[in-house]
Order: sequence, then C-alpha cells, then structure tokens
Amino acid sequence: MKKRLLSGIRTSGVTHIGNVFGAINQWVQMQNDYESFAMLADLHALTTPSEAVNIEKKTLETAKLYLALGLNPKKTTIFVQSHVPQHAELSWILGTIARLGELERMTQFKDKSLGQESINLGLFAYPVLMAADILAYNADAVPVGEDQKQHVELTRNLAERFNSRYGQTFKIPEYISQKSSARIMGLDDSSKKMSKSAENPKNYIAVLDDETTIREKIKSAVTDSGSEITFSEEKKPAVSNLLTIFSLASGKSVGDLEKEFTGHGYGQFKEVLSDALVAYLSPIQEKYKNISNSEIKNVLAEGAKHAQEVAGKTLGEVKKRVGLLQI
Ligand code: ATP
Ligand code: LTN
Repeated sequence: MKKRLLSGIRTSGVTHIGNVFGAINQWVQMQNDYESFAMLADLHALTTPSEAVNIEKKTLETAKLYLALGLNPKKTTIFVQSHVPQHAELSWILGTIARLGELERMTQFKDKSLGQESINLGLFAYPVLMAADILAYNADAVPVGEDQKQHVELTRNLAERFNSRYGQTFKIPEYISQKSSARIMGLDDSSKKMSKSAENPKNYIAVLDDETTIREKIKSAVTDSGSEITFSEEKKPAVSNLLTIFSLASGKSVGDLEKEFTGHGYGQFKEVLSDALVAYLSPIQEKYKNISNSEIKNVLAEGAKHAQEVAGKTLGEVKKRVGLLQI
C-alpha cells in the first residue's frame, strides 16, 4: 500500500517562489509515489485577520497555482480545509491534550504575535489545527519548508500522547524537506525568510509577478560586500540565497553557476538570474491563465468529497477512542 502525504498552504498573501521551491515542488515530485493530499488552509488564513481579506479569491488563486505547478488531481486530492469539517472537530479533541507551555514555545506564534495588541485564540491554537490536518489523514509524510518543522514535531508529540492515552490510533508523521530549498531568504533582507506576509513586496518573487516586476525586484535585491559570486551562507548570505534561487530555477548546480560567473559582477549575474526566473515562471503563468474558475471548482468539489471520506473514517475511530457516545 502507498504511503500517504499531506501538506498545505495558507490562503493568504501571495504564493511566492519560496513556497514553490520549499514545498509545492516536493509534492509534485512525490505525488507519483504517495497517496497525496494537498490542502488549501483557509481556516489558518483566518488567524491573521489583516491578511485574511479576500480569502475566497486567494483560495481559488492558490488552487489554480497547485495545478499550474504540476499537481495532478488524478494523483493528488486537492481540497479546501474548511470544506472538511472533521479538521475543526479533531482540532478540538487534540486541543484537550495539547499543553499551553508547548504552544507558547512555537516560534511562529511568538513571531506572529510580536507587537500585536490582542492575540486571538486561533493564532495560539494554529499548530493544533495543523496537527489535526495531518492526523485526520494518518499522513506518513509532511513535506514543508523549515519554518514548519516545529509544527510537525508538535504533531508527532500530540499523536504519541494520544496513542499512549487512548490506544494506538495515529501514525507518527515525518517532516520531509530538501536541504537546499527548505529556507529561501527574503530578497530585501537575507537574514529573514521569504514570506507572503512581508510588508515590502520586494521581499519576494511571486509566482504571478510579470517580467518587469521580476527584473526590478532582482535588480534591487540586496547583495553582500565584495564583488565575487561565491556560495557561503556565513560570509555571503545574500549572494548565496540568489545562487540557490538561480540553481532551483535553472536546474544548474550552484558549483556550475559559481564557475559560470567567475570574474563577472553582480549586475550581470542579476540579469541572467532574472532571465532564468522569467523562463521558469512564464510557462507556469501561462498554464494558470488557462484554468477556469469552473474547472478548479470541480477539482475542489471532488477533492472535498474524497477528503471527507478519509477524514470521516479517522474521526469515527477517534471519537470511539476518547469515549464519546455513539448512536
Ligand atoms: P508567512 O511567512 O506569512 O507565515 P509563508 O510565506 O511562510 O507565510 P505559508 O503559507 O505559511 O507561507 O507556507 C507554505 C509552505 O511554504 C510551507 O510549507 C512553508 O514551510 C513553505 N515556505 C514558506 N516560506 C518559505 C521559504 N522562504 N523558503 C522555503 N519554504 C518556505
Ligand atoms: N502552517 C502551514 C500550512 C499548513 C500545513 C498544514 C502544512 C496548514 N496545515 C498541514 C502541512 C500540513 C504553513 O505553511 N504555514
């Protein structure tokens, strides 16, 4: 029997190349070998209300991008989190075994609540809902970027705690990442990850950015002192990040790129990098444009039906285990 994969993206902000290289490309590769579920995390998008405007539009947009980037609905169940009520139900049950202390230690919670006047319960409980997303499908593999590793670890802990308290129920999921692409840094600040909630759009290249925007953003990307184009995360974090992006977009190795650009300046390097990004993103944008709303809604309706069946089965088992009345 095939192993199961589940992952997802919050449907807020824009989908950027960090999301593609860090997460979605892995799902595309793995969909041949795994029974795959790709979720659109719209309930998670609600936890940051300032970004939560237009969730509906973002959900359709992100779902179309899943297809344009190569997810095949025949191989991957593509669905919207809020269409499967079992996620919220399981989240409540897992919330009864999660501890305040462990949730307070989550770095994403600390980062996102920093400087906020009031912090909503949803933001605090975010990782519990994420654990429910994963455990409702008994997923074996969760391919995500490095920033989500801590949440997968929490999921493992909750699954183990549940199993030891109520009896063997959940599989213990594995965090999967690709070292080279797990953490793409911001173009405006190479000490922080590229992020869809960055205030400055020059932080990221969005998958749907047009050619002029891509060229402008790469032109204004920060570099390091010195003029050599060499990979060293410690000494040249900004240039190393650009080399990583270049390598992922072009398929060339970082070593080959270093050789290719020996003796060349940043200006020329950035121009060729822009060419590579435009060449990488244009066909994806073309595919995206050709997907209609009705096509994607059909995919999501089919996906929701299948996801509900699978998650429904797990929830039935979980409710029995915790001793809720069955009639
Ligand atoms: P935010 O920064 O506002 O939390 P985000 O840009 O991380 O948003 P998400 O929807 O939270 O976007 O992430 C979707 C997936 O993309 C996750 O698996 C996440 O780990 C991955 N990812 C996000 N940013 C990066 C990045 N800079 N490098 C590699 N992977 C990333
Ligand atoms: N929190 C994740 C999105 C997400 C997710 C999941 C990823 C929600 N539920 C379940 C993997 C598995 C993020 O990328 N911010």
